[in-house]
Amino acid sequence: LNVSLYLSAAGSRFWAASTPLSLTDAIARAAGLGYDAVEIMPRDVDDPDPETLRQTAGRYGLRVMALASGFIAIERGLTFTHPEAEIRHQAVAAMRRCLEAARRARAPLVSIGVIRGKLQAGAVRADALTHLTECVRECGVYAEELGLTLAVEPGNRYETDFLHTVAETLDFLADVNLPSVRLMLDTFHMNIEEVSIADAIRRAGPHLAHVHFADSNRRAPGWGHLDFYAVVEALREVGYSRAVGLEMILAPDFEVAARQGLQFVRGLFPPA
Ligand code: LER
Ligand code: MN
Repeated sequence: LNVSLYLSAAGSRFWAASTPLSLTDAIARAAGLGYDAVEIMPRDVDDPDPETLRQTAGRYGLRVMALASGFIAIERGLTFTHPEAEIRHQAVAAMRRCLEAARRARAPLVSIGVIRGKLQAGAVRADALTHLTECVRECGVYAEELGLTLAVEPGNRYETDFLHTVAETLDFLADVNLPSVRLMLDTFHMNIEEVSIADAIRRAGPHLAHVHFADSNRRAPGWGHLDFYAVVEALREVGYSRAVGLEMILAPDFEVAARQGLQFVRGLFPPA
């Protein structure tokens, strides 16, 4: 099982996974600790430059597992459910460029989180869902052309106001109905929204493209009160053997948190 470390690019406004280290320095240290891959929240489609990112990771023997698309909403205010069609078009255009960046970085996966936007006060939920479906379908067709996967991540209620659970997100994915558009889970969000994290994973089963691990407080696994043994048992039951990405607050500092996360996860998946 590959373990990847989630890193926010320098200057990113995304709150988790940030470090004062440069991306190159963080990648070098992640490799030194024994990570297999990194995944990145960029600051923009060309920041970090995708080729440079691939080369830097490659120099240290790491793959680039994924790019997060959240920056499109966080840095630029573009979302798939915005009431203005022009903003939605710009969001789709930015996502297409993000997919191209992922291909150049040799990252097989791009996430869909906060780019979906929030249901605006007064907006009709059905309209927002229609817009979201249209935008995601268009991006999903492009992802397929590029040989990439788009992975929709349910998020907790404090970060997004719909697609909170696996059940809700699977319904949405059934509407989109493209093999290139799949599901990504994050134990931090699941801890807030699911009745049972393990049952939700079992329900997600074959739709799962990627998993983020963080503990109940978004800190390294083992430093909160989540039952990761139940999580791993459910992942085993559904035959999930792709990567686990550690998306965590890098405190007290990069080295200590990154080491704790990796050791804890390696302990959960002992070699057979
Ligand atoms: C946001 O909380 C999150 O879970 C990330 O995966 C966004 O890229
Ligand atoms: Mn996540």
